[in-house]
Parts: sequence; C-alpha cells; structure tokens
Amino acid sequence: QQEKNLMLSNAQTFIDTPYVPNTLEIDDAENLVINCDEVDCTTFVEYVLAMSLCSEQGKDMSEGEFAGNLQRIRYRDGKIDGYTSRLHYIADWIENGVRGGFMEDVTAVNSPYTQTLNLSYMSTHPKDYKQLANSETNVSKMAGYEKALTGQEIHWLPKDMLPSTGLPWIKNGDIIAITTNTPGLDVSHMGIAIYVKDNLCLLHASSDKGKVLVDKNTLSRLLKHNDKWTGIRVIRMKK
Ligand code: NAG
Repeated sequence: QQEKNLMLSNAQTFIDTPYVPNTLEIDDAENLVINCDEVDCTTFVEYVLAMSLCSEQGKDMSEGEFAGNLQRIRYRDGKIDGYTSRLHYIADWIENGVRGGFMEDVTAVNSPYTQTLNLSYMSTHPKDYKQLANSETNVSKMAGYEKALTGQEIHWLPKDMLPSTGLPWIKNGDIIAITTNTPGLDVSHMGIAIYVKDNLCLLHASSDKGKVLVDKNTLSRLLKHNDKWTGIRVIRMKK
C-alpha cells in the first residue's frame, strides 16, 4: 500500500462534491473563478493542485496564496488576458505547469511511448464553446495556439500497457490525464491516482455519476471500456 500525500488527501476532501460543467463560463469577461462546491474533471484537479501547492494546509491555508496558485495553473504564464489565455488543452496546461516549475511530466521520464499532438477541436467546433461562438477573434486566437502545439511530441502510456495494479512509477496523488482518439483533441478526462487494495483507481469528478468519487473499477478497466480513451499522461505536483 502506498503512502498518502497532500494531493491525495486534498482530493479526498472533494468526495461527493457535485459535478457541474461550465462553471468558468459565467461572464463574458475572463476572471479567476473559484468555485470549489461545483466541479468538473479539470477544475477539480486544478483546485486540488492549487491547495496542495500552498505553504500552509488546512485551516491555515491562505486564500490569497490559493488564488495565486490557481491563476498560475489555469492561465498561460499566470496572466489573465481574455478567454484564450485560459489553458483549454491539457497539453498546453501541462507545458505551462512544467515551465512554471510546479508540475513534473512523469510519463516523459518513465514511458518510452510518444505521440505527435494534433490539435484543432476548439477552432473547428466553435458552437460548442460560448466564448468562441460569439467571437471570431477568439476562434482565430485559439487556432493559433492549436497550431503552435500541433507537431510537438509528448510521452504517454497506451492503455494496454497499464496493468490493473498500476505501475511503480505511478504514485498516489498523481494527476492522470486520459488521452483520446477524438480528432483534434489531446485529452478528454482527468483525475487523481489512488491505490485501493493494490489496484490503481481514479478519484475524479465523474459526469456519469454526477459527483466526485473513487471509481469502483480500476483505471485499467475504465480505460478498456471506453473506446474513445487511448491511454494516459501522468503528471506530479512539484513543490
Ligand atoms: C476543459 C475545456 C476548457 C475548460 C475546462 C474547465 C476543452 C478543450 N477544454 O475540458 O475549455 O476551461 O474544461 O471547465 O474543451
């Protein structure tokens, strides 16, 4: 059984929090939204990471430090400058986190498998995004960010290579980003790694179950049963 750590214990405080999508799309102007009472798969992981990066935990945690961390996690180079400064693609989000020194790309060190990014989903589905549907400028800015990432090589772990018992280099509290075969998209779900009775499971905000929970199925089984999910990227907090 693996040791607990900050990421995992903070993630566990979110268990049963309702799954609510689009909580960041409240205003036309882009502002830092903090809503730990309604989360989707991404915002859940962001809040857990922002908490875990704080110097004091629990009741001594500083709200200002938490907000500062969240901004560095969610926005390119920590700067809020409109909708497209938000890191919508997880490849961009990870690159920003590694560049900022608060994330470590564990798959890059431990998995020999690589894939070439090919991103276009948002600029080709503008109607799915309120802030793209109403702004040609945002669509062309997003297309620019997609182009900048397209062609880059990233490391990943194909789902067939992940045993139900996990792997020694995947630890409790690691961020698990699930890669997808949906054209133009890199990652379509994410959560936190948790070993349960020596099996690797996922603590995540589930749209199916409508809340944050530790999935009863192992991560390997979850991946096997979803044809759109191809594998994982594993990211660790660097503090
Ligand atoms: C991601 C969305 C992003 C949103 C985030 C949090 C994509 C490619 N990315 O899934 O726009 O900010 O969830 O709700 O759709």
